[in-house]
Amino acid sequence: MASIAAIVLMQLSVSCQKPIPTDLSKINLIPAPVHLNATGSSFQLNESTNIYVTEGNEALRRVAQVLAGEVESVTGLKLHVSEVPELPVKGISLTVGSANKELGSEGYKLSVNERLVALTANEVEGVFRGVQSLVQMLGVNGKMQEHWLIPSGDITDYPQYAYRGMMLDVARHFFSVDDVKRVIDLAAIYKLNVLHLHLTDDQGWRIEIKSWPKLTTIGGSTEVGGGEGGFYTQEDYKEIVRYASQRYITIVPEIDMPGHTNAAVVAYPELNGNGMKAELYTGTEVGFSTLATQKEVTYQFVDDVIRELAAITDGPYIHIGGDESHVTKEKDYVYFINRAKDIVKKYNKTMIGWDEIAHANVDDTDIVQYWAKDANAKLGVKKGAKVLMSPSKRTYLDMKYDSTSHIGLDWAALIEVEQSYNWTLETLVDGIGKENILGIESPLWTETVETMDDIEYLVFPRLIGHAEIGWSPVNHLNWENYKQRLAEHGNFLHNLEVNFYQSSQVTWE
Ligand code: TNX
Repeated sequence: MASIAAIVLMQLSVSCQKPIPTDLSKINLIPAPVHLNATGSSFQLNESTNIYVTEGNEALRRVAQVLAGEVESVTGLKLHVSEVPELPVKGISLTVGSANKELGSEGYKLSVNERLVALTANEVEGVFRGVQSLVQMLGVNGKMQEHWLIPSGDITDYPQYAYRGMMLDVARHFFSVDDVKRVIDLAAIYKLNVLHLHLTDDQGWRIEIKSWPKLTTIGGSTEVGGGEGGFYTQEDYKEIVRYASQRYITIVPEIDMPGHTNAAVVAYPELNGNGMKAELYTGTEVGFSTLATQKEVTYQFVDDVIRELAAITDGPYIHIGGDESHVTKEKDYVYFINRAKDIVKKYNKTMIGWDEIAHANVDDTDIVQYWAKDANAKLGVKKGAKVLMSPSKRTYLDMKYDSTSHIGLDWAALIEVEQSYNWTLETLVDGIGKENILGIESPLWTETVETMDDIEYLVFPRLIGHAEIGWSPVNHLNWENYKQRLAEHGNFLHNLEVNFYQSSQVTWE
């Protein structure tokens, strides 16, 4: 055992070093924090820095361990986590219960001086968000890395929007549990709090439903291009939910209905409503399939699927799709969505659907996800629903950056990094203001996306800008300033081995 004297000596020698001046206001955090006050000095990390948490808070201790892990991967330094009855005045301290209303459940306050890094929040979730700022401080600023400095000063930070998400389409191409975990890890760094999984579509059904087993054995057996597809067992899905919740990310599962259901109706032809014989489909057309909206067996099916899914989903939302049901008659579509809504409610979840659902009986307990039509989003707002913003011209991560992009589609727009960043949520659609908006979500449809490298190429760096749009106050959103901060994230992303698109709009460090 190292002698106490030796430890005291080590700590003394550390605290005797002259603090190195830094400027917190030059730190390149993304999302930009709400308030920041620099005091020109610094805290220097070394291998004897301890992370302290108050005794008996298991969740907080886990967050401290996440911080230690991230610090080690960024700096190589192994920090020790200690539970203590009272907080020290030296080292890094993580606490909850600051009772500062302004911070809400995700906000945090970070106060740094030469001896102490104090991170505090109302909830552990807020501490987790603040930890991401600390990790960025160490990982992003090349100039500070030599000495592992955390610049001194204060940050008070909290999100503008409650829902900041990404969507991954695992139906067109299937992705493994490990791939999904990597997406979760990367999203968490930028303070996202939702991952929406598009679990079903014409080309594949990806979630085990025990009462309808052929959905996956037959419906999960292929994908776009004819690959072998795959699916998550309920145990796999629970593991994704658990992993995400430890990173304070909510999983939103989507069962797309009544259109986009070819894989389901191949498995169970009695559910088919388009009057033709369905076969496994590996192309990329949309809008040709529908459930039989006038048959009672369809609602038994929907009830079973939502019941099983709700039971393994800890978050409040179930997404029922509702997009592009081009072969469902309007009155059948409305009837179907109304019944699906009742079923989602029966299992105590909040319904989300693509903007077309605004034509059904939505109200202030439902969420309309805007992707295509202003009129649909406005109709939803008129009926009292909140809007989740996924405008395809700005947030669709499957769109090409420019005409030379080797993967991606271009039907909505070509979306360079500036195009993806330079707009605001509350000014996009006339008549839809901040009070109507739940948040932002960036969908990655995967018709052209086959590997983790492909995912990373289309997602980064555009998702990083969307994360800022959802978190930071509007007066902090500025392309010229953002692109300089983003440039500093290039090395950080390299170190995380992210295959990001090196846009020529950014002068990467
Ligand atoms: C439209 S966006 C779709 C998806 C496609 C996507 C491709 C939406 C609700 N529906 O089915 O994958 O375009 O960009």
